[in-house]
Amino acid sequence: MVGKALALAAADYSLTIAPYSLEVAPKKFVKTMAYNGQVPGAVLRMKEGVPVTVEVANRSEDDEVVHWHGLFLPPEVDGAMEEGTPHIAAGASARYTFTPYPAGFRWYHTHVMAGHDLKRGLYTGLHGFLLVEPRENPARYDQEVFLALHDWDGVMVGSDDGSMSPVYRHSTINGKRLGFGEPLRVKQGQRVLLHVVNTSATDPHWIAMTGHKFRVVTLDGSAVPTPCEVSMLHLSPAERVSAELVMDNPGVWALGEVRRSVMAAGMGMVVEYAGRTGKPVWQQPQTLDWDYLQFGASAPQDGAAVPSAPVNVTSIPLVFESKFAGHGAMDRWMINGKSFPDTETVALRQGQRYRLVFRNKSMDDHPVHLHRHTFELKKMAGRETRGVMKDTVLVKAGTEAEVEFTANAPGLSLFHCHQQDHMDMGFMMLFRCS
Ligand SMILES: [Cu+2]
Repeated sequence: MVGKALALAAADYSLTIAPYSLEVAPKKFVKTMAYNGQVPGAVLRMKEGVPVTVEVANRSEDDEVVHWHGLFLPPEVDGAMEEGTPHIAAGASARYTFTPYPAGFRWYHTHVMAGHDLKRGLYTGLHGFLLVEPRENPARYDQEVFLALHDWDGVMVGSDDGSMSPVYRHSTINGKRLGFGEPLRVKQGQRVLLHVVNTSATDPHWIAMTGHKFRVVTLDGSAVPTPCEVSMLHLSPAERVSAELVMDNPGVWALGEVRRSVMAAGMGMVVEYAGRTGKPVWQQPQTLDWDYLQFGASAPQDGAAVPSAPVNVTSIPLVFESKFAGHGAMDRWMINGKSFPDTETVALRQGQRYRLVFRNKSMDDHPVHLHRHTFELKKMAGRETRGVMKDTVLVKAGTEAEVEFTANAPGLSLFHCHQQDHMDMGFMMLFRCS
């Protein structure tokens, strides 16, 4: 299908997957994998609707595949082998040609299984930023800053209930522990747009910046109906937040993880105003605070009918449970009583509206992700909302959540928990739209 002349034409972007030794702090190295010898991978800027070709060379010793998280792509190039994207064998190269859509803050990352190997899959440095710019660019900022939150050198540790989960030695922002990376240099009066993605294989993160508040404008790359100011951001694995920072408090400040143990593992960076010197100031927040619903559309006026209720919505109940697999083993995960690949493939009719009704009966939180779509949050733990569009949502332990989307992506779409240890242990299923 690919002509010779086309195959020889230069790609718009090239990614080489290879082993990499990441210096997270002076003389402290993490042996991992990276795209083009850098962690995180380069910011790829694409224009909405303008086709691109990405050449990927796999110089690792294992199969690889690149997933374009948050884009609406055909299953052959979306980057999940379960949907039908071919893997790239060790030593081989492949080309991804696609038309990026929709505009917004996306990211790209490996989509292979890791299992018990905490040096593979999302545990590695195989992640990077992807910004799809709208045809007409409305962004007006003095600086646009991309931050990736990641955890490294995990070891599986047994918890009280006997199940296993990873504990990490290093936590970083853009691959560096606090104080090792270049400071973020700002000037008084600047407006900075932060694009933050949690690329951790398993752990959620809370981020604050002393002396400043974040004005959240998008979640997972989609504009929120009600942008608002918050003192901290919360991102579960794969979630993105874009937030404005107004630099109106000169000094040298720390931006970092709110939980002391994670900050101590390195997750922080210095923000330095021009002309200011000294040690970064960090004021420890005392509470954790985050609520998706504050970004939702405001409630309809008293007595007004709710116009957003669609006429015909098909509900799909999805129950999440774990099965204890024995001491020292990782739990098996189930959707409606079955683990992938035995999970039911749900048939969707093109154009039909669907409501996914999540019931998390387990004792873990799950950041669940639907490929090739965004969905609208409708109900979180009994509270209704509308207008917040996401591709990954955290369903907390013991709670229910409901989201809606219109089936408009023919073929297979993967649905899974974005926690690597959960998806690897069966927390995946497919939708087939025809
Ligand atoms: Cu999970």
